[in-house]
Amino acid sequence: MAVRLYCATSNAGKLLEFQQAAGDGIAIHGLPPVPCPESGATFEENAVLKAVCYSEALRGAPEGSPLASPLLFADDSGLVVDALEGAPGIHSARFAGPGADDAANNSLLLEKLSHVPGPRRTASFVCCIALSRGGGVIQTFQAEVKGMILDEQRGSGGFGYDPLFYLPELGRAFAELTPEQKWMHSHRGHAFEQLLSWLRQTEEGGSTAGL
Ligand code: ITT
Repeated sequence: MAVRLYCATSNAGKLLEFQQAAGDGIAIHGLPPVPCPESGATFEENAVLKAVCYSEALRGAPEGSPLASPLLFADDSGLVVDALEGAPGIHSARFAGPGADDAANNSLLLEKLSHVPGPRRTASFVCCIALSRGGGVIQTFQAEVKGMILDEQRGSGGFGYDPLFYLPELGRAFAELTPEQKWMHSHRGHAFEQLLSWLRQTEEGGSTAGL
């Protein structure tokens, strides 16, 4: 029997990555979006706020239904650019303003870095995943990956800042990778691997023998 995990996100790109990576023994389901505060000062604080917020929103689910006290996780992630003193960081989704789309965020990033030379365009993608059940946080998992910001967009895969994030060891932008390659090298893939190995070692994982 597969372990059932619910992913607390309104970001279709994130959900797709988790679902594409889920293999035998694990099933990942989306949830209807819930408006949650993201008032924390760190990725971890915001991941915890989102996980608890979604978990509490499900408290009214009927006893016995799959949504009654499910194991769920939230991902708070973003791009940390050294030459911008860590911006956009936890504000990555709305870098160009409330409701900003990926195109506007990427344009603003290019504009802000227009006078920054290649070697100083270092950046990291960070992902923190918070696992929750019944309104409480069980555990958090954080990972980061280091790269460079390109001076023009490359590739058409992924989402968000992927066309501008270049991975020197592969010689490609994230948006030029297959989903499998991105998962293998990404902040999200690494954080989720930590979650899986934690589940394998705990009772929360239930039937994780095959993971
Ligand atoms: P939820 O809070 O509902 O999960 P969100 O998009 O608002 O959705 P975040 O607050 O965690 O999520 O913001 C993450 C932003 O960081 C995301 O919108 C992208 O702009 C960027 N980002 C995170 N991971 C990324 C990735 O793998 N590739 C490209 N951009 C990424």
